[in-house]
Amino acid sequence: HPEPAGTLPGVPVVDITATGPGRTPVQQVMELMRAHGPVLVRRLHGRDALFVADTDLVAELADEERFAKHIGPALENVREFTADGLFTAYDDEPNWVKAHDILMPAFALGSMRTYHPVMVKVARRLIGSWDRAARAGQPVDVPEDMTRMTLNTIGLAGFGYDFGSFERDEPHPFVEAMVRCLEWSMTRLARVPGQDHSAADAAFRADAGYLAGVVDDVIAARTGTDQRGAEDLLGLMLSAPHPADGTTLDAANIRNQVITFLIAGHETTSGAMSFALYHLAKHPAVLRLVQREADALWGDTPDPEPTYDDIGRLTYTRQVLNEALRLWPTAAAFSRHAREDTLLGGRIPLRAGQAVTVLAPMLHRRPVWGDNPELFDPERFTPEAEAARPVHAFKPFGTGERACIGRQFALHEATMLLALLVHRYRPHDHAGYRLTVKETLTLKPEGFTLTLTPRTPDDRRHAPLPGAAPARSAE
Ligand code: FDE
Repeated sequence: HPEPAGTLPGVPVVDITATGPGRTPVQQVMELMRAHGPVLVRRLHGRDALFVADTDLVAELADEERFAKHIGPALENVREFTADGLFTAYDDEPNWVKAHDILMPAFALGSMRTYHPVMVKVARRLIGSWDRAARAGQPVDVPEDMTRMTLNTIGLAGFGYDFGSFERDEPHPFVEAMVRCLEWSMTRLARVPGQDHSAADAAFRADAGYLAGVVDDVIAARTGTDQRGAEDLLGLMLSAPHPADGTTLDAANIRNQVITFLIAGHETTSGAMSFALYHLAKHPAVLRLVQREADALWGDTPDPEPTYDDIGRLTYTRQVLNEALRLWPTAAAFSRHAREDTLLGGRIPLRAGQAVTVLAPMLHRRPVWGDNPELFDPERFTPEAEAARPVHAFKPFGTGERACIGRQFALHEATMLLALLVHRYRPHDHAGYRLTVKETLTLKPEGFTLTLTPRTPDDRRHAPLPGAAPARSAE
């Protein structure tokens, strides 16, 4: 819904046509907001997009009576290969409700018990690979290995498919094709009208076809076997009838869901773990607190056997993840549209269907977060601090009925892995890493590597207790 200039009173219009959005469009809007405030229109080749990070306006946009999820240009592009999968389904598309109702039980907190053993198994594979690197004195590439781990986990836990990510040097070809598809979705947003993109589009179609082919093989391996009703996502999709009308999901929709889960379930989660490790490497006092929490649970056991219930006890580790997701929410933006003509904040007129994009990284730096929002401080997520904040101040998982269905899954996986890693290793910021955030629709710390020293029983016993205000280490 392009808007002619001047229709939004008091909202600055910033024309970026001269430079384009570049390769880091999220960080570009962050900069624009730093200069122009938390509500602005970004204009590109005459197309306008309204971005919002103001706490009160986001609370309003969360009102399901007045607003609904909007599939903006970025998700329209992703739709080219995930169609009516949960993430990219239009709000009124019948398959959304149907798949949502069928799959919700698989993502309830209690269901994590089912996935827990697989998550432990894949965490062990990562640890095996990091042990080898530690022995060889080699650095590990954090975002790359986190991506191996999360793809392996969602593949096995969701669909019983083993990507064998730690047995290969290069990423799985499925991942490479998927990353290229996401890149195509992002760069397509920046196209200058009139240029020829047929080669890029043909490459995209080949990649999308390859993704669909792999997924069809995974599905074919399952259909007709007694594994059909297995207790994973694919089993549910193949066998569970919709509570209301008794029908199951159709084959095309199942394929779209599998691709959706493989995308949604791995890049975002791996980015979150990578940022968390980045902050831990930069904040030794916080690292010691996470280690102390893990040590209290697992003591000197060299190879702890984390139980499902252990993960719920890792409350400080969870705070660290939340704080990492505050500064760099890996799914950085989500869009809403007005259900009817309305006034946002009593002053910005929106027509029915008109889109507003919430920019979470800036929402997460608003004044409700205190006077030093750039500072990494997990104390922001103590239960007391959380209770004192407006609920819509923190939105790393989107909002309302279209909020992230995989939230518990991601948090269970990430909390366990972080705790296991800090229990086992002392990470070293050997390269004096300077944060560069890479954008491929999701965010990750590009080129972030660590070296690792295995911790000894002595390290665990004598881990110095941090001082009174540990998280306030300067950076
Ligand atoms: C979803 C989501 C969201 C929303 C978007 C919009 O609104 O547009 C967000 C923001 C998110 N998500 C985020 C995130 C982060 C992380 C770490 C994650 N995420 C993870 C995950 C995992 C998995 C498996 C997932 N995830 C999934 C998902 C899905 C399916 C979806 C769609 C839902 C509906 O229904 O719509 C999401 N997710 Fe997430």
